[in-house]
Amino acid sequence: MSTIVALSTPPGRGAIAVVRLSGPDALSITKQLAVDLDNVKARRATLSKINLPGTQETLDEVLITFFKAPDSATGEDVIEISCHGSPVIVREMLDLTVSMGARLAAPGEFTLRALTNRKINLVQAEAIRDLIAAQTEAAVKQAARQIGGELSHTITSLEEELIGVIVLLESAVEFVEDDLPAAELGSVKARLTSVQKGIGDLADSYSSGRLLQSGIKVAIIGSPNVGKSSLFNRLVSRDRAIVTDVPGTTRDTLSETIDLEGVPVFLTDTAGLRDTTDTIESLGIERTQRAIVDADLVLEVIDASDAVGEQVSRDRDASSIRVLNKCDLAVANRFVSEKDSVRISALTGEGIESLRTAILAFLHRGDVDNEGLLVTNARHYDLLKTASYELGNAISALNDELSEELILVSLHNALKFLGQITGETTTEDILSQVFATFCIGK
Ligand SMILES: Nc1nc2c(ncn2[C@@H]2O[C@H](COP(=O)(O)OP(=O)(O)O)[C@@H](O)[C@H]2O)c(=O)[nH]1
Ligand SMILES: [Mg+2]
Repeated sequence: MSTIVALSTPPGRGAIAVVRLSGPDALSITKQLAVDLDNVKARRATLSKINLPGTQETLDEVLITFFKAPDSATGEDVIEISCHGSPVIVREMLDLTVSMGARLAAPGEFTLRALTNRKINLVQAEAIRDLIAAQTEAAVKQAARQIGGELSHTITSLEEELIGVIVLLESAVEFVEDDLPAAELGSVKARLTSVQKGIGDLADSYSSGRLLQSGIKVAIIGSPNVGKSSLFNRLVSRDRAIVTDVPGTTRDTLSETIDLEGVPVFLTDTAGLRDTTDTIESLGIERTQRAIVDADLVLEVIDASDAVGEQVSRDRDASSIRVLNKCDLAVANRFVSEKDSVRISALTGEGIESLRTAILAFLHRGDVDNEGLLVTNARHYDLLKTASYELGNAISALNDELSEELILVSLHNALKFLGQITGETTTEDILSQVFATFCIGK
């Protein structure tokens, strides 16, 4: 196994830069470069100097930390050299270690070695990448939970349950002349259904997980003059959009990002939806239509004081919240007993907190059954979906009393897909795809 080296801190100037080596020669290479390293102890920082070879000239005063295999991040001998954060020093350090036999690491190669040495599994490796790339507090939390192994444990216990059923069916095929007795069939069906539900719950959490990872797009829509721009200003906490009592004031869409409990919310105020002959306004309405298609969540604003006005008719679905605005005025009869809407006044600020809560509830709607553990990775989601599909096939084959062999094929497939999530049954192809998305030094 070769010894690899890379800059592990961001390139550029800084107080310090960390150059990391991993592999069997990490220590011997460092000893050739650094002075007084004979008594280096594992997991202790040692102050030392790096000398230019063949001279007594010092390149830099550094702090060296040694992690002895297998108790290191990669499972190999690891050396971390903290030097001063100058690109020139870093360049020299890399050149020196390479001249002593180290090789520049490929992207993600440190993590790949950790995976190969079973320090972490694939879910954890991906979570390390996601943690580094995280844009939101919520994404950091999810990545940390996945590095901690929560998702892997959940998947492993589903796999174990599945293996239990496979073993039962395999032995039935081997040893039993007749088919499985009805009682046993019933229990197999129940167990498979519960595994499928477990997988389904995880897959469903991706709808929230994806949004927490990247943020959520919210469009404010409704008829002219219902108070969309006023609500937009309330939510962004300043007078960003022009508010007038002239219908059709907002012609272009207008966007701002706000922070909702650590999740970035990309909020768009739109032109009121109505028939118009005004060219500019119709262009605005076209943009509104696009904003609606783009949005993860739509706030459909209605003027609660309006007794007769037309309402924008949209299909009510899970991805819209109906907002009754102007509740500081007399609420029209047709809205008095309406449920499933959030009542606010953009003018007084009343109800804005409930609206924020409703938006947050939308964000967290997928995690009801997983105690807040979310699938945030598209690759995991796809594999959960395919595993669930195979289980569905197995269950209908059971219902149709098809042969156990046939059922087993689907179950083995499901197990294979689950295994690909944690990397137990992962081909080189998948690994190289995953690690191509890492940065160097990780
Ligand atoms: N009484 C009352 N007036 C409001 C409220 N929200 C907005 N308005 C008024 O309604 C008019 C239209 O507001 P605007 O935000 O421009 O609506 P938009 O056309 O939907 O963007 C303005 O005169 C606002 O002051 C509210 O909650 N209560
Ligand atoms: Mg407006």
